[in-house]
Amino acid sequence: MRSAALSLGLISGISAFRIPLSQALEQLPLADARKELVSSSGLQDQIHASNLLDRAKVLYGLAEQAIDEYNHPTRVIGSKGHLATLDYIYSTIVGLGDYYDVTNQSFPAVSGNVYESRLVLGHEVPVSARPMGLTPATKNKQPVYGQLILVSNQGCDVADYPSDLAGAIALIKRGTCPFGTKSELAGKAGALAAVVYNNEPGEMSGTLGTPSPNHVATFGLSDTDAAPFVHKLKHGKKVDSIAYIDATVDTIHTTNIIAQTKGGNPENCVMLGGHSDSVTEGPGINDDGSGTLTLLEIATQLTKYSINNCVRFAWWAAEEEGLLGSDYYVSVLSEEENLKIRLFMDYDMLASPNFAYQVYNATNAVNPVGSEELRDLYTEFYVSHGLNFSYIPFDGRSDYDGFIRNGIPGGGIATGAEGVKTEEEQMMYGGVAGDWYDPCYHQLCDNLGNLNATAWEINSKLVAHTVATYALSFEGFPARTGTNSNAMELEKRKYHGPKLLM
Ligand code: DPN
Ligand code: ZN
Repeated sequence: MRSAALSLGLISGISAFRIPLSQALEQLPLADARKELVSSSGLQDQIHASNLLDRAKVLYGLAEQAIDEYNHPTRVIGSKGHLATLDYIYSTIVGLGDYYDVTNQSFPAVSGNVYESRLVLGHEVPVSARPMGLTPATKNKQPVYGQLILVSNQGCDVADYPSDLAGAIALIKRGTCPFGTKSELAGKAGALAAVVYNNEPGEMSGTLGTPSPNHVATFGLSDTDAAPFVHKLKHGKKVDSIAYIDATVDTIHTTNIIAQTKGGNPENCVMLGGHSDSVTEGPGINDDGSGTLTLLEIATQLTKYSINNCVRFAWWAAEEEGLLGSDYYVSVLSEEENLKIRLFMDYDMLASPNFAYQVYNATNAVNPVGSEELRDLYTEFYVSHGLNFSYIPFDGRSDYDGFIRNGIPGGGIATGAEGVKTEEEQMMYGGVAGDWYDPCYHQLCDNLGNLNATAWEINSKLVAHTVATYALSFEGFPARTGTNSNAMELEKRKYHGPKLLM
C-alpha cells in the first residue's frame, strides 16, 4: 500500500488531469500486491541448472562476436563480445516489463594491452618475467639497454633509489608499498625500466594500478629467478640488461547496468552484483559468466513475486581492470543514497569445475557491521543442505571492496580460481586435489566446458535464498551506522581487484 500511495501522489502531481483514475490505477505497481509474497523456497524452486546452462550457451555466442578483432572469443571491455553482453543483460531486464527500473551507468576505464615483451638480465632470459598490468611501453616501444641497479630496502622511499639509476634498469624487492609506487619512484629517478622481484616463493604478476605519467615499463619476477642477480649486484658485479615492452594504456568508456525493483521499500535495498566483463584471454564463462547469468535468472524469476524491501542488481564492468565499475558506482553515491544500501553481496565465479564452496570470511571486526551476519547466512545455507564450506580471505579481489571501503556491509561466495585444491578439500567436495579449482581461470578455455552444473545450481539457489530472505525482511540485520570504513586495516590489503597491487 505504501508504495501505491506514493506513486499515486506522483501521478496526480504530474498528469492526473489527463489520465482517468481507473487507468492511473492500472499503471501503478499494484501488480505487486496481486503477486504472492516472495519466499526463499518459492524462489529457490524456480532455479534450474538447465536454464542457467541455456543462458551460458547464449553468452558464449556473444563472446564469439569478438573473434573478428581478437582472433578468439572474449568479453573484455571495449570488445564486441562485451558490448553484446551488455545488450543481452539490458534487453533481458527491459523485456521483463515494468518490474525494474534499469540504468546504464557509463564511466571511464583504463585498459592496458601488452603486445610483446622481453627481459634479458646479463645473458639470461628469466622465464618468470611478466609485464605488469597497466605498464607503459619502453621508450618508443623499442628495447632499452642499461645496467641493472639494485634499489635499497623495498624501494618505497625516494632515498632508496641511487643516483646511478638514471639511464639504468631498477631491480626492486616486493613489499610494503604498491608496485605502482615503485614504478613511479624508479621513473622519477630516471630509470628506463623497472623489475620488481618476489619476496615470497613463486612467480609474481601484478598490476601498476591507476596510471601515472612517471610510471616506467615494469616487470614482475620470481624470487628464484631474481636471486642470482641480487647476489651479483650486492657483490659489486655488473649486469648489462635489456628491457622491452610494447604496450598501450588507453581510457575507454564502458557501462555498469543497474536494475532496481520498482516495488519494495526503496529506503532499504538489498544489493547484489557480478561482473559483466572477462579478461582479454578468453570468454569468461565461469569468470564471471556464472555470476552474471545467475543474477539475470534470479532477476527474471523474482518478477513472479512481490517483495517488502527493494532489490537492486548490478552488472559491473571493468572488474578485471581493477574493480573500476563497482568503485565508480560507490564513489558517486551521495551519503543519503549510500545509506539506503543495507548490504552488498558479490557473486563472482559460482561454477568452477573443480569447485569448493567458498564463503568470504567477512567479519564485523574488520568490515562494516552486518558483513558477518551475511557470512553466517551463507554458511547456514550450506550446513542446512548437508554441504561442506570453506572460508576464504575477504581480501579485496572482487567488487565488494568499494562497498566495504565506504561503510556498506558486504560479503559473497565463490568456487575458486587459480588456487590449488587440497586433499582435505577433495574429501569435502570431490574433484581433484593438486589441480586448480578453475583450471581455465583467465584463459581461453573458460568456455562452456568450464562449468560445474551441480555447484552452479546449488549456488544459484543460495543466491535466491539470500535475495528472498532480505527482500522479505531485515529484521535482526544491523542498521547502517555510517559511510566510514576501517581504513587502517584495509590499507594493508595486497589486492584491489583480481591482480596483486603490492
Ligand atoms: N574472480 C576473479 C577475477 O575476476 O579475476 C577474482 C578472484 C579470484 C576473486 C580469486 C576471488 C578469489
Ligand atoms: Zn571474476
